Amino acid sequence: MSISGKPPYDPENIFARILRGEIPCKRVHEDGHALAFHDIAPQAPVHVLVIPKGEWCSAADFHAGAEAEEVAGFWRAVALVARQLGLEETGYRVLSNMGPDAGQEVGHFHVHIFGGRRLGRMVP
Ligand code: IU
Repeated sequence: MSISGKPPYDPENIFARILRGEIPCKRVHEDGHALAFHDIAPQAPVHVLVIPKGEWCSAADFHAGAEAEEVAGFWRAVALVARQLGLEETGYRVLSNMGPDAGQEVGHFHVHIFGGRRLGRMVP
């Protein structure tokens, strides 16, 4: 669902197809609210994407439109995945690109989890 603007959610986007099992992924975790899988082009030793099961285009749409239980379930899954990947002690970064200026490539809300090395400072 797109609340924040156009275009509307495209059910044929690549992550929707992964969720439907039409395209394989290297799955890390799945529960009722979220699916986590390794990024196809990792930018760090650990680079995992976490996506909600609902049809949300972006972080803005998700946080404005999803039920509280869905939002909580999603963020619990993010923390669980980071723990499962052994990142809790060393630390990690969670990032979400939203819209064209941030370079969002896939129109299904997702967060990146980066870790496994000392990450550089964030610069625009
Ligand atoms: P972005 O935040 O929308 O820019 O991130 C999209 C990510 O999805 C990017 O890191 C890609 O490498 C990744 N990805 C993927 O893991 N599998 C795919 O089939 C496609 C993109 I297309």
